[in-house]
Amino acid sequence: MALLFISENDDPSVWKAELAKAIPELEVRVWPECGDADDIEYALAWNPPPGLLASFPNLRFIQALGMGIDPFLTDPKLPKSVPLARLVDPDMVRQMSEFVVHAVLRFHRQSTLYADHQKKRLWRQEAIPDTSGATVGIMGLGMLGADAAAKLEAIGFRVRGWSLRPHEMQNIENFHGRGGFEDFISGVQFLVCLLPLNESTADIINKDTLALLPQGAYVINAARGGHVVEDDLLGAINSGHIAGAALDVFRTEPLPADHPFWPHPNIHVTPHIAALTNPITAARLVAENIQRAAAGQPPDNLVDIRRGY
Ligand code: OXD
Repeated sequence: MALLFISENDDPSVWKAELAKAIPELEVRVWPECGDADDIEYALAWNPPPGLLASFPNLRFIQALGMGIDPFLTDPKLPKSVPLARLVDPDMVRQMSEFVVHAVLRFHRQSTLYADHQKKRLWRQEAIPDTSGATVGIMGLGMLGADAAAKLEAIGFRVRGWSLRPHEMQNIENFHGRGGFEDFISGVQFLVCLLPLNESTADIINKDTLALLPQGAYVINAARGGHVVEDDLLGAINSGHIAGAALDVFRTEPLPADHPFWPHPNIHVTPHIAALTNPITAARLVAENIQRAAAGQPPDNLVDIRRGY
């Protein structure tokens, strides 16, 4: 059995070494050196070139190297009968919650203001913001959203969540569906996007939704650039309606050097690092899924291609 490793972002040598510990007999080939296409039974992939996966007639399982699977769904030739699994590594969930909690606290505790005061050598104590009166709204209550919600709630924020389907969580006010969106977003001071990107969530942060947020709200996007209409967000920040944004993902990545987000004083840009796949923790989960597929069992975190997550 051979596995094809397809990624321009991840280091194949670390993956090879980690997978060999778990399945020594697994032959790992690294795209574009595929060898005989008939040998490829498994693919471990991120952003595969469209059509590539369809060229392996004996492919029986595709394991994504990340949590989002939108790069697969945009491949018109994706072999839909081959099971596709997302990578859900608790270590990545932890990383994502750290990013979100840090972004919320950075705005909440006025870090930019104090950095500015420091530049001026100004010693001035501002009023401490009221945490229990501040509402964080999390869009997307899957593993990532649920973990971030619980951690923010533990710090003392009021937390509410919105998802396409109903989710029940203790101490988190839940909203769902298009019908629940307006009630969800009105009154949210920190809007966090952790949604999957698909037809129903693309461009969800746009001028109409931003207008529903109260004056002075913040936007945090660690999901996909395609969730945000960038000009609308920029306009809302420049008009002062939105106080700032922490953005880890963009419509074009890497973010072009002349993009207006780079120099903006109220926008924190990070280069898609909120949660990075760590082969040391993830290879064991990938190996388990390959063993499941080899035994004819469904993999963990199987994607419903029709629903898009
Ligand atoms: C992912 C990502 O989906 O890194 O895992 O964006």
